[in-house]
Amino acid sequence: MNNTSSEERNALVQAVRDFSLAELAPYALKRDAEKIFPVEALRLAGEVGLGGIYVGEEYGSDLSRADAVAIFEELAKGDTAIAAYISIHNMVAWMIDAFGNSAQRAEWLPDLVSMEQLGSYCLTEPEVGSDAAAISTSARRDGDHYVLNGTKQFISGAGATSVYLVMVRTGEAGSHGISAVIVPKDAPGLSFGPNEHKMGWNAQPTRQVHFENVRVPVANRLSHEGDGFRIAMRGLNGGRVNIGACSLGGAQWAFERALSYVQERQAFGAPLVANQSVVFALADMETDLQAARSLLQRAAQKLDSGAADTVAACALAKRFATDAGFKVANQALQLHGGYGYLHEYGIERVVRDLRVHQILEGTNEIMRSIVGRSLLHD
Ligand code: FAD
Ligand code: 2MC
Repeated sequence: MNNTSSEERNALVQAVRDFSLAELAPYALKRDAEKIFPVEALRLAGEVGLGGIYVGEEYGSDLSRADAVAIFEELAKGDTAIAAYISIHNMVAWMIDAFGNSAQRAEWLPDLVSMEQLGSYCLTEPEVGSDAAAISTSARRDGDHYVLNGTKQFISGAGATSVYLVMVRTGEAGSHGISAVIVPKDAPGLSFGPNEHKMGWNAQPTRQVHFENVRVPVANRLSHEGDGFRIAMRGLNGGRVNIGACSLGGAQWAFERALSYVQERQAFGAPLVANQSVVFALADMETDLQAARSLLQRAAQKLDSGAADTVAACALAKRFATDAGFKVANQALQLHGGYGYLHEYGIERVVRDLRVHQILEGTNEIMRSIVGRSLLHD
């Protein structure tokens, strides 16, 4: 991993900010309203190195998780839903880099890193979300192939993406009977449900993924049989930090709009900011944003250094940043009065987009239970 100096970090953040301002922010309203998944913009993201942010230097950008927090904050200021998809794509690419063999890395990573091919992460099932070790999508061994049957639920990017990293049951009940396999989109027997109608995240599709006797070479399995759950969880540790950074970026953007608005908008013969309650609201929002950024950087540094308490640090940062991000964005909407509720102001979109961050990549109740367990077991 590159140890980025602070000047390099600033230059990197500026480059991502330029990309976000040029390719994401101007189109965010339209992509939300018309449910457009901007595949061409994602290819451009790949060209600036965002397809394999912390994939090692052989194939990827080889940046740190701390750099990734700064990157996802900037991307999310432009479009939270697209930033969050780029995070999921990076989870997939990193899992292949970290747990794949050299042939798998050579086969899949170049096109994933360039974002010529887009990835999806498939863990959740219709009957199983939080209790992820209970998944039942099966992979039966047949010679040098697996035969997959089952359904994955809520899969981000599904239908538009071409590389599916799927957690499947290859053995006993529980976490040790799960393996991770790569399924290409053109595999016969793979099909997709309709794009879900959602409250937010409209700029990326969410679909069921169905497997009906899908044959996948055993060579597409990452690491050993039975390692899939821990691979999936290791991917999620980083995903949780990134999704927290996406909440931070969306909320920071909404906060900056509110900060300007309350100084311009007049009521009772004075700007809104003449009311101390408004100033206190701004102070609390700024405090929440700074606290979220600090906790995310702390978790990212633990991921980078492989600290023993990484899992709990990621969980608590995700819980705090996604709750704080939603609260700040919702407060920014409130400070805009009725205008905050209008689509064209963009704030209500951010509120809708951030709501789901309290649910996905592990609900905030599951994050609390991970933190609680770490307190009781250590
Ligand atoms: P459940 O697990 O059924 O939980 C329901 C409620 O019960 C929640 O409030 C939960 O916190 C609570 N609960 C459950 N267990 C406990 C407990 N032990 N203690 C306290 N409370 C508990 N998944 C993927 O694999 N890939 C994706 O790309 C993906 N993208 C998504 C995109 C969207 C838009 C959405 C909405 C979801 C996505 N998900 C994805 C799925 C997401 O990770 C799950 O929705 C989430 O993990 C929760 O699972 P569930 O919906 O089954 O809820
Ligand atoms: N990092 C590394 N390893 C982990 C881990 C983590 N975060 N969480 C669990 N493990 C390991 C754990 O150490 C254990 O290893 P071993 O068997 O070698 O001792 C193994 O995995 C089993 O762990 P547990 O015994 O803790 O498993 P349990 O079933 O009790 O609960 C729980 C695990 C609840 C923490 C897990 O199921 C979970 O995180 N659930 C939430 C599911 C989730 O986050 N889904 C997100 C889907 S993706 C998404 O939403 C997107 C938008 C992409």
